Amino acid sequence: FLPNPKSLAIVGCPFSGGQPRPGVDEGPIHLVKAGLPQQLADLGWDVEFNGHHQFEDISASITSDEPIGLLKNPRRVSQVCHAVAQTVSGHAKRGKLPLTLGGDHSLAIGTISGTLEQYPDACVVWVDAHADINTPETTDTGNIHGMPVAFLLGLGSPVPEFSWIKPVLKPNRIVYIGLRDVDAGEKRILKENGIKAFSMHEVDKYGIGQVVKMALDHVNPKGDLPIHLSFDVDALDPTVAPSTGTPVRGGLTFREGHYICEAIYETGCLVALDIMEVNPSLANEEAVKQTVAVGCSLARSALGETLL
Ligand code: EXY
Ligand code: MN
Ligand code: MN
Ligand code: MN
Repeated sequence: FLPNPKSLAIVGCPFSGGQPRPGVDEGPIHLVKAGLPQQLADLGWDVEFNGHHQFEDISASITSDEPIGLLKNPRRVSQVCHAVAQTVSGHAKRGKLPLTLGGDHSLAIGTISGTLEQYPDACVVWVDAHADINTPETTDTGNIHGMPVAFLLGLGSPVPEFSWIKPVLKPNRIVYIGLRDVDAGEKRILKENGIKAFSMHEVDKYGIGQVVKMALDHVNPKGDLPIHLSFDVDALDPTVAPSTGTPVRGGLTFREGHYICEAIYETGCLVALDIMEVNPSLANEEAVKQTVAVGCSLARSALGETLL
């Protein structure tokens, strides 16, 4: 499925409305300023980047965005994700691999909807400390970046403002790696829907090589399905990626994170990639630099950079 000649489009998404901490909207700007487009060009990709997504029109058109139930900024999140879905599916249709730079992880409602539009049988590898599978009913925080997977699966009672989402993702087409901060309601949802998840416990027990193999065997048993990789940098240990909004100790090492990306590139099935939740305003300058650099190197690994 990898485009040949290798051709990708960067979808910079300066958006933070799925969570309360300012600054994550600056993530894509820092990743691009750090040289990511050129780094990918150096790997042999034809890189299209025409500036970051502009969400100002959407924000301006929404005069009031009162919570719906607990959901915060629901109209803005929904409309931004709808726009992102159209951008991502548009790039995919033109044979480009969309690389979305977040921004908070609510954006994955858009990116994965966009991927599934073009590749209805795509599977998702979700790398995260969190399951992001709260429904509007189970959420404690109302932060939509904790809910994208539920929306994509069509779980929970429908929210009319999000009715554009086609809940076409199937529970057996998503797999998690890196989980370690999962709410009680989310644990129930994972069990009830038989969703496969490899937490840090399994990473410790089996090692990352075996975990990635088991994850891919589950979600892509014949190796013939397109893969969407959605990578939340908080999957990495906070010592590796400190500048992120919801850090949780006990995460993936630098190499474990990169191994996941390298192994998925090796499948030849990658069709879309998200690098999410880099927040350059949440740490000292050195830590920000380190996190931005890790975001870039994860993307490079998923797009073919090898160690030898
Ligand atoms: N489970 C918590 C919530 O629903 O608010 C925390 C979610 C954090 C989500 C980050 C993006 O991965
Ligand atoms: Mn800045
Ligand atoms: Mn996430
Ligand atoms: Mn997370």
